[in-house]
Amino acid sequence: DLDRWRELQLPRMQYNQPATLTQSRTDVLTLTPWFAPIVWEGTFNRDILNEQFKSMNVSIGLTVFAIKKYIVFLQHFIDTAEMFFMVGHRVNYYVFTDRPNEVPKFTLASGRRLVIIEVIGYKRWQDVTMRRMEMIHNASMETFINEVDYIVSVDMDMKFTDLVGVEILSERVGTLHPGYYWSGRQSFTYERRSQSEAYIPGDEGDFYYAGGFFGGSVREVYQLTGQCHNAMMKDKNRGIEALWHDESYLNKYFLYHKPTKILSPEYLWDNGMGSPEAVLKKKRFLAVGKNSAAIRNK
Ligand code: UD2
Repeated sequence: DLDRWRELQLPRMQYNQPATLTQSRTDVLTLTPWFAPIVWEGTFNRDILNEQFKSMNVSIGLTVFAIKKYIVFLQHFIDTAEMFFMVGHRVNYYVFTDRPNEVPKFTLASGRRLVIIEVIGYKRWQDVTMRRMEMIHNASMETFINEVDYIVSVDMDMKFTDLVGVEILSERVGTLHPGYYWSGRQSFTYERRSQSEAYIPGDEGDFYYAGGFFGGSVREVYQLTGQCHNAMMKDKNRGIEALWHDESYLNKYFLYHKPTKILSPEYLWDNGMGSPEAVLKKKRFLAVGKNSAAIRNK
């Protein structure tokens, strides 16, 4: 992959010059203290990035889980992904489901295909969401490594409403949770019981990352999901489950394996959350809203 970056040559392009003495955004943090960009509208040039990733012939795997009743969200999810997700690039949708026969037929744009991965549907919704780590981990070495460069893993009770493109790709990617991006670390809903593998002490923590959107190179996603799954199994054997399930373990992982790129809440928004929106110039990926009690079981 490094070779592909080394050989990359852009065509002649015309665009506004980056101004050394002017911040592209002054209202938000755009770079972490470990030099990871935080992706907000206005901080990047999509044309340059598209040229770069296009000339590397990049391919992206989007993993989603349609277990039990959540299969109802699949149609709209894929329809909107066709309009907004990685337009012009090669995409494999990996649909993990226990109901392969209920996956609708889709007509996809060229260079895009849908792969069904049959998995079991755990009884508890907490297990459904947590076991995604194990299932992605296994599929990484069985399938993803041979087919795609990057993996993007998202929730499925969602729809794309604006462009989500190669600006999100990097070695290890986390997303700011829409409910906490303005809060101090004390208010983050990290796991606070020291017996849990997901424990984060009150004086640590950078951001509160969402469980519903992470990604990276296939190798990194293999690592991340493997470590989170192992931590969950250790806790399970001790009879403890972290407060926000996979999200808690993901936050612990990102504290000590800092993301190389962070997505702003533009990439994971929930209109029902009552969050301040002043800094939000785009809503790219939106929760569709669900009756959790009715949809989570059976
Ligand atoms: C949050 C996180 C989610 C996860 C969860 C842990 C966001 C936006 N979401 O969402 O990623 O960390 O907390 O508690 O950050 N699913 C099924 N069938 C089921 C249940 C779940 O397919 O019966 C899948 C589906 O793809 C769904 C995902 O698991 O999108 C997460 O479940 P959720 O959406 O019910 O979790 P939620 O909204 O509490």
